Amino acid sequence: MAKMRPESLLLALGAAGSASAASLPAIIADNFFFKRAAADAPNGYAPAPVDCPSTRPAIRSASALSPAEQSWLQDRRKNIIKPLRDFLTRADISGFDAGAYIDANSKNSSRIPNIAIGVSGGGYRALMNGAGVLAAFDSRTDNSTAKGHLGGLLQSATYLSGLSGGGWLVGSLSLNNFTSVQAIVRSTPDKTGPLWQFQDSIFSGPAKGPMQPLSTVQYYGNLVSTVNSKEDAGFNTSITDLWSRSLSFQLIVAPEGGPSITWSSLQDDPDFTAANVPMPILVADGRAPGEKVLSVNTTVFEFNPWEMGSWDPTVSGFAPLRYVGSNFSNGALARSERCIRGFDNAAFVMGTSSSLFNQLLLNLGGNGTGGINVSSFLPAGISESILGVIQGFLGDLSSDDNDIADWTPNPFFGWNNGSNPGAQSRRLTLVDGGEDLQNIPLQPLIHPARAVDVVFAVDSSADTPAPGANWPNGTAMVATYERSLDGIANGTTFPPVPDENTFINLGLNTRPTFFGCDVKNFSSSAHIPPLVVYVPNAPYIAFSNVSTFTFSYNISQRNAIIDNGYLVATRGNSTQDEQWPTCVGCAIMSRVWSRNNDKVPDVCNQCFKRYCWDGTRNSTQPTPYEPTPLFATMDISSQKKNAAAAVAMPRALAVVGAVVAGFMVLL
Ligand SMILES: *[C@@H]1O[C@H](CO)[C@@H](O)[C@H](O)[C@H]1NC(C)=O
Ligand SMILES: *[C@@H]1O[C@H](CO)[C@@H](O)[C@H](O)[C@H]1NC(C)=O
Ligand SMILES: *[C@@H]1O[C@H](CO)[C@@H](O)[C@H](O)[C@H]1NC(C)=O
Ligand SMILES: *[C@@H]1O[C@H](CO)[C@@H](O)[C@H](O)[C@H]1NC(C)=O
Ligand SMILES: *[C@@H]1O[C@H](CO)[C@@H](O)[C@H](O)[C@H]1NC(C)=O
Ligand SMILES: *[C@@H]1O[C@H](CO)[C@@H](O)[C@H](O)[C@H]1NC(C)=O
Ligand SMILES: *[C@@H]1O[C@H](CO)[C@@H](O)[C@H](O)[C@H]1NC(C)=O
Ligand SMILES: *[C@@H]1O[C@H](CO)[C@@H](O)[C@H](O)[C@H]1NC(C)=O
Ligand SMILES: *[C@@H]1O[C@H](CO)[C@@H](O)[C@H](O)[C@H]1NC(C)=O
Ligand SMILES: *[C@@H]1O[C@H](CO)[C@@H](O)[C@H](O)[C@H]1NC(C)=O
Ligand SMILES: *[C@@H]1O[C@H](CO)[C@@H](O)[C@H](O)[C@H]1NC(C)=O
Ligand SMILES: CC(=O)N[C@H]1CO[C@H](CO)[C@@H](O)[C@@H]1O
Repeated sequence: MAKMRPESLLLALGAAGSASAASLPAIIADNFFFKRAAADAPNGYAPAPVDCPSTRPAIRSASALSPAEQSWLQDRRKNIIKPLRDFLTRADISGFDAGAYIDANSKNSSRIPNIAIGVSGGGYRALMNGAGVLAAFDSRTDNSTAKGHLGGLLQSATYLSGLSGGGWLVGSLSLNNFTSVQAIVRSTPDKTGPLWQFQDSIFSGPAKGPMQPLSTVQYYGNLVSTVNSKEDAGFNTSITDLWSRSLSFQLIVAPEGGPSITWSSLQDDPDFTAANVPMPILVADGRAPGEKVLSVNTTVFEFNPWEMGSWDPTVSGFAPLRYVGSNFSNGALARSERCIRGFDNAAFVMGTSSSLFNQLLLNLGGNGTGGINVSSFLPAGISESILGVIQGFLGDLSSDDNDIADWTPNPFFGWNNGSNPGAQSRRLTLVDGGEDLQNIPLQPLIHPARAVDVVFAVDSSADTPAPGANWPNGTAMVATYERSLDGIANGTTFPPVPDENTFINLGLNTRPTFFGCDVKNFSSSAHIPPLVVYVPNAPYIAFSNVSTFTFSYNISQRNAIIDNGYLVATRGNSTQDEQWPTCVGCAIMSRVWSRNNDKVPDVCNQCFKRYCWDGTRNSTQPTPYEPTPLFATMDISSQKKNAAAAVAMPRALAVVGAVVAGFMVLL
């Protein structure tokens, strides 16, 4: 990109650029509480040539799971047996002897349910609500395996996908040694912990500490100099690179946010290779400059520990993530081409999935989207110079394309020429995974090749209009269902869901709802999709509908929303239905029972009566949705204020496809 060189501005900022990692107290950095993913990029944030492996990297067809995933699954499917047996035993499904069943069938994969969890986008709100849900599902959380709780579901899951703010959660846990939400929360009782220090605005950078010696000025200098090093190495950058670098300081425990840590290093993480943890997958959408995206015509890309690519019939291929950045043509890397590594910076993958947020950086000069004056976070006098630096990154992108993440050189150049709209472009640009309104990362979980039986779909979208703004209303589910009826679905099916008005009128967005319970509703020739357990954000002890535009939280606000998420998942520790854990067990077993024509226990039929959407619709315009917390609220009064502030935002901007609309809808 022909962009202004910001050196002079850096000088103006008084920043020397990068602080040397060697200047950090190495002992603290190396022995820190969390081990993190490997810093295996050859040259920091800048991709660099390496010797090619003996088998040259190549693009593969999306006709099946990768050999690496197939082999990992062999172990994962074994490793879930014990936690699943324990979980189902605790679920106490009368008429179903879970222990005896699992013991008798543990070697027969088609009789063992395949579980996935997907965490929606929605900025820090989605991270925090999603974190509460994952804490509830995690047997490592204190008391989570007591009666009325759901601990062990995470340990029983095979896939864990995230998108945008949900991708920050999935990435942050996975990249930090698959640590638990509770461990992160407990590591930050004061302001000294390394992760999720949301009281420090992303705009001013993290507080100084042992892991973080940079002042705000040096922080911006560091962001800019690392991104410049990528540009200098001959790669196209955009404001998403800058955004990604700033995210990394919040989400990855490493000096300077770990500029050398790659997403693909997860494939070598000991816990991941031993299949002790679910497979993390992030989602982004393909979008060429100037293009609009709709759920029915957007290519959905996924990033797993080994590969990036798409199952959609458009691209229908996967590239080895570790070597993305190499100049692939027609599915291969010519002998004359070097192998490149380090392009798949872990924060760049998270930043790509959440690229809509990078626009916030553009607002440093003034009031900004949503009426935030970001300058007020910054030391006086700094913001104008920083704005200049940021504008330097915009180069020749039009303002509608500021949300683009540049994945040039396009690994899929010359690949699938007949169906791939980008096959003749050396450039590949990706955007926030929720821009096509599919704000829950479901595509990787519903592909027939993955054979998932049940998906827990955690929805923290900001759908509802004022006065009860920022609650989900099923928009994401509708988008995924509509896509499943279109040609791009390519055999991928999804349970029918009703319109958004029905979601509200029937209360399907205030408590968990099961979709696709009865397999007889699917055509016998079609793939049977997973049963979807929709888990919407709703208030128990906190107004967790915080505005997307709130970019700092004190620790007690953060923890209240996480605790609220725990109650969202457990239905208030089962106070709303003492059989809730049983019903979750029934949802998990449902596909296995129908596949094998097993008798469904009576208690499960009762659960399905309560939780399955039965096809009823009420599409009349609902009265404004303004739920009140079921339990006494914790004092997070500034959150109420923020929720109210969101009211003032013009909902009329929510036009599908427009970038601003993306903000209104997703974030
Ligand atoms: C991408 O980078 C290359 C090499 O630096 C440059 O020639 C090209 O103009 C850039 N493309 C865009 C769209 O910025
Ligand atoms: C990473 O997590 C595993 C599993 O919880 C634990 O055994 C190991 O000690 C952790 N490693 C570090 C360096 O924290
Ligand atoms: C696994 O279970 C399926 C369904 O009950 C059955 O058809 C198949 O024969 C079983 N396979 C083995 C190896 O037992
Ligand atoms: C729900 O359970 C969690 C974990 O045991 C506990 O910390 C929390 O206080 C409980 N909340 C309510 C409202 O019962
Ligand atoms: C866990 O349960 C024990 C016994 O009921 C209780 O004393 C303790 O406070 C609980 N811990 C949490 C974090 O809720
Ligand atoms: C999707 O459809 C919209 C509206 O018809 C169109 O503007 C856009 O270019 C299409 N995108 C793709 C990737 O085909
Ligand atoms: C990429 O490779 C193709 C042929 O394999 C070559 O024609 C092209 O010039 C290369 N592009 C760059 C930027 O090196
Ligand atoms: C910024 O917001 C304030 C308060 O909403 C408003 O009065 C002012 O006109 C806005 N300024 C600009 C430049 O938009
Ligand atoms: C934003 O805040 C800064 C610093 O507090 C102030 O100087 C500036 O005037 C504000 N901008 C607007 C548009 O209100
Ligand atoms: C549902 O959410 C969409 C945005 O995702 C919004 O446009 C629509 O007005 C909402 N409808 C209701 C009834 O909340
Ligand atoms: C349908 O929803 C509307 C709006 O919430 C409500 O007034 C009406 O009673 C509902 N109709 C039925 C049959 O439940
Ligand atoms: C079931 C189905 O339609 N599969 C198609 C998906 O797309 C690929 C690539 O275009 C085709 O080869 C499959 O036949």
